[in-house]
Amino acid sequence: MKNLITGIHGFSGSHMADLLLEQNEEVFGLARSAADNGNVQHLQDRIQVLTCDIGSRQELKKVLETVRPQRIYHLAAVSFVPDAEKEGAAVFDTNFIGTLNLLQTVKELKLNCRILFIGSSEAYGAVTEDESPVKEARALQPVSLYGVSKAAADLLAHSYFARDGMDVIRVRPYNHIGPRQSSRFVCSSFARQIAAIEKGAEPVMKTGNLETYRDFMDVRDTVRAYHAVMKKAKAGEVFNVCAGNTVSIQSILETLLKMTDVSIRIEHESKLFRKEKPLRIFGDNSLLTRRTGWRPQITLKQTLGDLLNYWRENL
Ligand code: A2R
Repeated sequence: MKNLITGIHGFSGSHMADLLLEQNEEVFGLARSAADNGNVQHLQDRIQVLTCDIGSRQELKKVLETVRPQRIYHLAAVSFVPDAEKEGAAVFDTNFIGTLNLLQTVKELKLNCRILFIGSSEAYGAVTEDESPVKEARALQPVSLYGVSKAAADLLAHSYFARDGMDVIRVRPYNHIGPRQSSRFVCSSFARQIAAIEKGAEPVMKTGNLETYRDFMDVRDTVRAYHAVMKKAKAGEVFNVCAGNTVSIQSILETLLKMTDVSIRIEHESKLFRKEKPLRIFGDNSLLTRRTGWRPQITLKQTLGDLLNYWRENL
C-alpha cells in the first residue's frame, strides 16, 4: 500500500510513519521544509519526503503526481490552539485552503485514492459535562479559531464525498500525547520541565489551570485508530478518536511527579491560563470501536513514563 502522510515531520505524522512501516506499507511524506526532521530521523532510509507548502496548489500537484498515493493521511495543519488565535487568517490558509488544495488536486488528477482528513474535537466547540460523551452527530459549533478552521475543513472534506463521490473519511481526534510532542502542549511541557530540573535547572514547575479535565490518549493508539479507519471505514464516514473518559491536568502532574526523585515547587502562571472555563470534555468512541474493533492499548501511566523518558533523552 502506497501512503502519503502530510505533516510527516510533526508529532502524529512521525508516529503514523512508524506504524505504517511496521505494517510493511510504503511511506511517502510531505513536509513544509526539509529541515526540522528530528521526529523522523530514525526513518530516513525508509521513507521519502517531498517538500511542499500545502497552501500552494502547484507544489501540491507536483507531489501528488510524483507519488500517486493510494492512501493519504492528511495531518499537516496549524495544530496548536493559541497559535491559531495569534495567526488569525493564516490558520485558514493551512487548515482550510490546504485541505481544499489537497481534495481538489486529488479530484483533478483523478487519483484512485482514499483520503483521511484529520479534524479535531475542537470543531464541536463548548460542550457541557451533561452533553458528554460527545457523539459524531453533534452539531459543529466551534469556539476557537482553530476549531472553526477544523470544522470548516471537516465540512469541506465531507462535501467532496457527498458531491463528487470521492473516497474521503474523517476523524475528530481528542487530545493525544506521547513522545515527540512539542512542549507547548501541557503534558509534554510538564515532562520537559521535570527532565530539565533533573539536569540541574531551577526546581520550579510552571503550570496553568490544573482543574481542567481532558480526554487524553497515547498518540500511538491514535495513529492505530487512523490506520484502522483507513482499512475498515466506508467512504463518507466520520469518527471520534478518543479514550472516552477524562483525567485532570492535576492528576497528570501528580503521576509525572511520582516518576522523578527530584523535589519540585509548583508555581501557577496566569499567562498559561486559557480564557475558556475549565471543562470536562470527552468523546464517545463507540462508533470507532464497533466499526473497526480498535481499542486503546497504552495506559496513561505508560504514556507519561515514555514522554518523560523522551525528554530525558532529548533535552
Ligand atoms: O509547522 P511545521 O513546519 O513544523 O510543519 C507542520 C506541518 N505544516 C505544514 N505542512 C505543509 N504545509 C503547511 N502550510 C503546513 N503548516 C503546518 O504540519 C507540522 O510538521 C505538521 C503538523 O504537526 P504537529 O504540529 O506536530 O501537529 P500534530 O499534533 O501532529 O497534529 C496533526 C493533526 C493536525 O491536523 C491537528 O490539527 C490534529 O492532528 O490534531
